[in-house]
Amino acid sequence: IQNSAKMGFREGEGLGKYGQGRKDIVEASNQKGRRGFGLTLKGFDGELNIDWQDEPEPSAYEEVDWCLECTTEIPDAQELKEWMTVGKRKMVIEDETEFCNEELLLNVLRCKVSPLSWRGIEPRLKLTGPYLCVHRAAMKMANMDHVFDYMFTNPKDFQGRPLIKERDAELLYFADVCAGPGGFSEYVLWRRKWHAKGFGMTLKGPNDFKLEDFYSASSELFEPYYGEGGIDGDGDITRPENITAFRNFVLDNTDHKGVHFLMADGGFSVEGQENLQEILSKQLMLCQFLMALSIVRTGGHFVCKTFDLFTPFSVGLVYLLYCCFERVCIFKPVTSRPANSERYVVCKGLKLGIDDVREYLFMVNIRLNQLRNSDVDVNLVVPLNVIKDDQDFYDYIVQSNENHCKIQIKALAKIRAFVCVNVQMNNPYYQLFGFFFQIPDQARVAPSSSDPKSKFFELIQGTDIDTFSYKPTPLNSSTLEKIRQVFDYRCMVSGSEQKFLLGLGKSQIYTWDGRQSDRWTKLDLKTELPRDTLLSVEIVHELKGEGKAQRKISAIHILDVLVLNGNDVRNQHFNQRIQLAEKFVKAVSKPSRPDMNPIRVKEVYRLEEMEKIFVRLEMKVIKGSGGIPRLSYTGRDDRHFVPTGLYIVRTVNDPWTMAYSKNFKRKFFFNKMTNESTFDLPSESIAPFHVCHYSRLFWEWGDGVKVHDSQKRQDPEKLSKEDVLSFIQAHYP
Ligand SMILES: C[S@@+](CC[C@H](N)C(=O)[O-])C[C@H]1O[C@@H](n2cnc3c(N)ncnc32)[C@H](O)[C@@H]1O
Ligand SMILES: *[C@@H]1O[C@H](CO)[C@@H](O)[C@H](O)[C@H]1NC(C)=O
Ligand SMILES: *[C@@H]1O[C@H](CO)[C@@H](O)[C@H](O)[C@H]1NC(C)=O
Ligand SMILES: CC(=O)N[C@H]1CO[C@H](CO)[C@@H](O)[C@@H]1O
Repeated sequence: IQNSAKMGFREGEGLGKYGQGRKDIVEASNQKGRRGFGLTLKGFDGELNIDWQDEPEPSAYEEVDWCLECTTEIPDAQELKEWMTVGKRKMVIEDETEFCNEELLLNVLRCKVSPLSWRGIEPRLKLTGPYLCVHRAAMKMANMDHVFDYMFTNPKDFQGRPLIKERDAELLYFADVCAGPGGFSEYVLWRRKWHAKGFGMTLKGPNDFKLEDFYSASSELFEPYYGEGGIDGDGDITRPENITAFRNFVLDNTDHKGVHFLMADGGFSVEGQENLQEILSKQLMLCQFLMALSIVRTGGHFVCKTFDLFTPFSVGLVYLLYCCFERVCIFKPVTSRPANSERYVVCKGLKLGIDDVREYLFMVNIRLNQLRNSDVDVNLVVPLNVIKDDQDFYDYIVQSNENHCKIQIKALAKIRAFVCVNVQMNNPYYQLFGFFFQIPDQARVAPSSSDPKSKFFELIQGTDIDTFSYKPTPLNSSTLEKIRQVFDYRCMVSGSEQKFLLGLGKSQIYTWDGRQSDRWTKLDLKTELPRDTLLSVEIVHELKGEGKAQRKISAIHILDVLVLNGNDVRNQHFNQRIQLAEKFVKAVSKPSRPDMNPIRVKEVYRLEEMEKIFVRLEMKVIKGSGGIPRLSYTGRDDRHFVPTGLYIVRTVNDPWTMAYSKNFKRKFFFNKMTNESTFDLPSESIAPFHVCHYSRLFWEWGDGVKVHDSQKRQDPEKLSKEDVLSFIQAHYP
């Protein structure tokens, strides 16, 4: 009782929103004694007597039983051409005994539909655990991720080492289809924090993604795309155009590699037709499998919900996965109610050379669309003899089906006996994912939004507030001497004033120019940042094209980063901070949203490579400049902006400096105090954010500063391109 009280329900009132859950269940379980040990169902051809008492412990379900590896080659186009069978539409399931013992099959079907309709019981069942309503789906993904040794959220290489470490520049890319409201993705992002980027497609409408309900994770790292038309699409995975559009979108944003894994959890209500669920969902299943072959990278993984697997159509689809992935497994997590037909196909390691199978399924789907509402249907995607000739696969499917049936029959019987065992309460995952799942219905409230000022002070603990008001040292003929240790510096082209940006989540973004008198003000741009983010930036007017067709947009350019979604990076090396910034920007960018202001990281150059910057300078006619060409810097993509000068950042902390060994032909670190020298980066030589910030120099490219050959005027008091380049040349060892 004490525990229950803590979880948010009061004695006698029951669980859940309407307070009725627990009461019913307690009453229900009291009937156990009266009903005895078995259940006899009447009203069928015969009597069905089920002993539901000896159901195994939940933990017993958690053994992973992979199907043996497929040893035959992946079928090619030539072979697949012959595989599809079209025939009379079949809407019966009772005779599908190819992959299941007949008696078990019939018993499951009988239990599912019976005069004592269990529809009245189902809604009450949903209230048996406090987190079930919103988090039920997320729990299943958490459960499977754990059982499969985190192969999804922490994929490993073949030697068992993590494939992507948080320090790495690479993000964990994933996709989630047929996925509204998005619990699976919320779980993944909760585990990976901002080191992941998700793409999602689901049907628009009442079951769409509910990103505003992602309280345990930052939804800014998740980008919904609804197929053709992007954000305006309908998200229907059975539409070929949508499949192609989503595929292109994902490939374009993952360097054409695809995602590390895909989750698919498609389903729709089949109330009143429970026994036909497998048939009614056949196209959905095919399209989800097709999506896996379309967007998962080689070596990547896939998890997909399926229902009964009695028909040769469904089994054929699983067979194709078995051919295309290194390993395949059919698994039902404890968090999935034993009474339903749901189970998951978990596939590990997509093989190379699956293109023909993908094209085949794409073609079958077009056929399914053509045959909709007709009395003809695609009945097979793999000939029955091909499936049955693979003894390992065939045995695996039969075994899996029969085990599932046995458990399901018992569970259904138990429900009928009005005994509801609360599997969820003693569920090991409840403990394992405590934090995530302890935020159930009532307790699960939006994180309190703090005001920018107190959030800022919370985030910058340990950094002197004065640091933020430092202005850069102007670069002139005397301060030029400071940069004689050429290797210690990096530089970036400026396009506006430096500011700080504080993200409190979603579009709650504030800016501050660092002056103590000023306050944080709301950023007037359309963009989103995950909460607990502090950046040093410029808001730059970027231009695209020339002349009349020129378009201007405001972009956020990151100069440096302090805290990224709660991840304090102030004391990391400047290069590392920039690398993390690049990754962060990839994770939060929304390529499908041209209406949003972009976020980019400044291009960082080594001081000794400064000529590379001058190559990117041009004189261009800019809208509103009265036809007079102005200096313009073109960045990585074809966007350009009017440069205002150059930041020079010292990345090596005193008393260390970098020098060049002629003997070894490589750079080394040198301590000016102790004369110590080393090739390995000494941790004391790392310049944290505040050092980089206060020691930075700024070479202003104002009037009279000649940095481009076609500029005429050169103020002798000011440094020109030639002055700076020859200084660097002279001090380059
Ligand atoms: C069980 S829910 C998914 C739950 C989700 N995994 C989560 O964690 O929140 C099934 C989803 O499949 C979607 N769906 C059903 N048919 C679809 C279709 N043809 N195309 C895209 N999504 C579909 C439904 O709209 C629903 O959002
Ligand atoms: C260069 O800038 C420094 C720092 O602002 C200033 O003290 C110095 O007078 C300047 N020197 C020249 C030659 O302009
Ligand atoms: C470092 O080397 C310089 C020049 O070789 C020498 O004058 C100085 O005393 C040395 N300092 C230490 C701490 O060894
Ligand atoms: C609205 C949208 O762009 N989504 C598309 C999904 O695919 C179908 C094609 O069958 C289009 O009609 C939809 O427009």
